[in-house]
Amino acid sequence: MEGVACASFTSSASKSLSFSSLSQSSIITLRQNYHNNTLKSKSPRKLVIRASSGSSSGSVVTLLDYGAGNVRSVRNAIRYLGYEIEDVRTPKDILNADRLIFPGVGAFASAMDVLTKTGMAEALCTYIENDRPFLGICLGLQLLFESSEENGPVNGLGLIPGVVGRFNSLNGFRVPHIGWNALQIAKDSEILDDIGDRHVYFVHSYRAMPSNDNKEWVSSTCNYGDDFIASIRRGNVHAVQFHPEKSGDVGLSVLRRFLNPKSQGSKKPTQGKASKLAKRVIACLDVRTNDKGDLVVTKGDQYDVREQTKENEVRNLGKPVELAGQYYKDGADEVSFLNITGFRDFPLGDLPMLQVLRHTSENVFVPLTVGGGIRDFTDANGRYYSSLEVASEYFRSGADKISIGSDAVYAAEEYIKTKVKTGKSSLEQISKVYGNQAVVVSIDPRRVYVQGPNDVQFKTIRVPKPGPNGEEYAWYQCTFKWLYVPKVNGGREGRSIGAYELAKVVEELGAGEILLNCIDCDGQGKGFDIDLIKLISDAVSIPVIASSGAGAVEHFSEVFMKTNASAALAAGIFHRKEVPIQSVKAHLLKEGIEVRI
Ligand code: 1PR
Repeated sequence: MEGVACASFTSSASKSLSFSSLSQSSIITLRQNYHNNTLKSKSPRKLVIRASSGSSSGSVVTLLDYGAGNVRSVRNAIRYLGYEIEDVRTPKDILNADRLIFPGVGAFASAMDVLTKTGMAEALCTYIENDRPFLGICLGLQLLFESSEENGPVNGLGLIPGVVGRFNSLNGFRVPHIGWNALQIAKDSEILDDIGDRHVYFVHSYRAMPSNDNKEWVSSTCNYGDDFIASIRRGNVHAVQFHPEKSGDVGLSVLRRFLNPKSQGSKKPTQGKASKLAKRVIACLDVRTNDKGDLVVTKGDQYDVREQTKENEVRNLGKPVELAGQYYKDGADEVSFLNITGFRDFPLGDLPMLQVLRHTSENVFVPLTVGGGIRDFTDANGRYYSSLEVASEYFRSGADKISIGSDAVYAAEEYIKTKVKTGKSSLEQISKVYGNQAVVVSIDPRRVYVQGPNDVQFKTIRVPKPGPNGEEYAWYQCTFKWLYVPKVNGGREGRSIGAYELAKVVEELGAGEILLNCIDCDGQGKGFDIDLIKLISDAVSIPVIASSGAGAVEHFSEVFMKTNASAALAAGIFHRKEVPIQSVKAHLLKEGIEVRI
């Protein structure tokens, strides 16, 4: 994970690196001149490459978690593979580690700041220079480079030549780069040996580029607009830009090979045909407390989740942890939980939801999103909790992304009115700390027909089929969940803002992705609202998840062929077992649409 906003150094790094030898068991001297960086007294450094990476086969792995964010998924994956975790508390723990995993989280500058102040930076450099077994993940790869442009330039550890820069969204590629992409293996890396032609999961806005100066390090690249470094390897030192802990079986095999270099993986993953960023298929679980007080998976028809019977009970389609586990096994690329309980109470009081996340993340190794009730809150005792605290608890419990619905409508309305970014909205606060790739905005629009484009101040589309009164145009009105509205239309109130306007504003305020629902299509099984999805996915440069209305495999190919959606989400057809996830993927492959298998 990377963050987006933090203090920066104003200097740029200037270093010259000379490697006396590049073979194993050789000694490499790095000569570095650091400017305005507390590491500046360290050069020259010696980097020892040892012959064997199999020095430790114990069941303990040391984890460098400097407390900047959620590394629960990495912990879960390590435990799932049967290893115990020892946390780094002092720099000495790094030097004494047999095997060190560094899942960098947060923003580059704040990570460097913490590492430098605690003496961990120096210890990390020494550990790596001595060719001790090391695996950096995401920011844990980027920090090895000379510097980053992320709110910078900011100096890094300076072990690998190169500058970490931002993806360029101008060439039509959506930033953040979120999803399952293919690797081009540049050299033998051992830990990547089980990947074959299969996808791995990336989520980042910054990347390091391969060059002549760092080519000795690069073990694989990935293409997203241009070729960037997907992994590095020298001797026992490995780092990956993707998230092995979120890359399903393939990712677990990467971790397994690092933890036990002699392991061959229990079973060889099936060969795939990965060549580029895959379209994602997401399983969504709307969860809520039923009248008996149990948290159940439910599903509405146009947001009405109660059975049309005398009892009028909340529709119960299963248990959240079980279903999420099943969808993971079935090949879902992500799992989303939307807690639709009417949060009259404090969401963190909803312990079952937190438990669901904790248990799910122990066995599900693809990204998990959670939404519902993320906003500032004052509890019955008058204690104020910021939306950031609410989100942090979700992240700590195993979420990789949080999804904001109603509060994003409120923030967008305020911003349109005042033109001032206060930095106080949930959207701004959470994306500042966790990075915009961790913040999804869920939009819940409904179609409103009008006679002409000038009838409303919102963006309209010409509709292919006229409305009930012969209207030729429509706009998509956002809806909002007030806490105390009567239970009509799922308790939602139409707002004076369109989905188009909202999407553009939330992108500006820091959203990293849009989950685009449609009240008219929800639960109808007649297909996605192509007009709406086209409108929004053409309007923003962040990824858009198409949601609501899937009823058949053809609906998925239609949405990917006719719009720029990056992912398609469905609920009812999966819960009712009408269409398995594997059938959706088989169909998409048949239609020439790349998906992860
Ligand atoms: O407003 O921040 O508390 O977030 C509440 C979240 O819960 C929002 O993301 C909102 O979309 C969702 N939500 C609120 N009420 C309902 C409801 O159903 N009464 N569910 C609800 C939204 C829509 C999709 C659904 C797709 C696919 N559900 O998530 O899963 O439409 O369904 P389908 O494939 O069966 O057609 P906040």
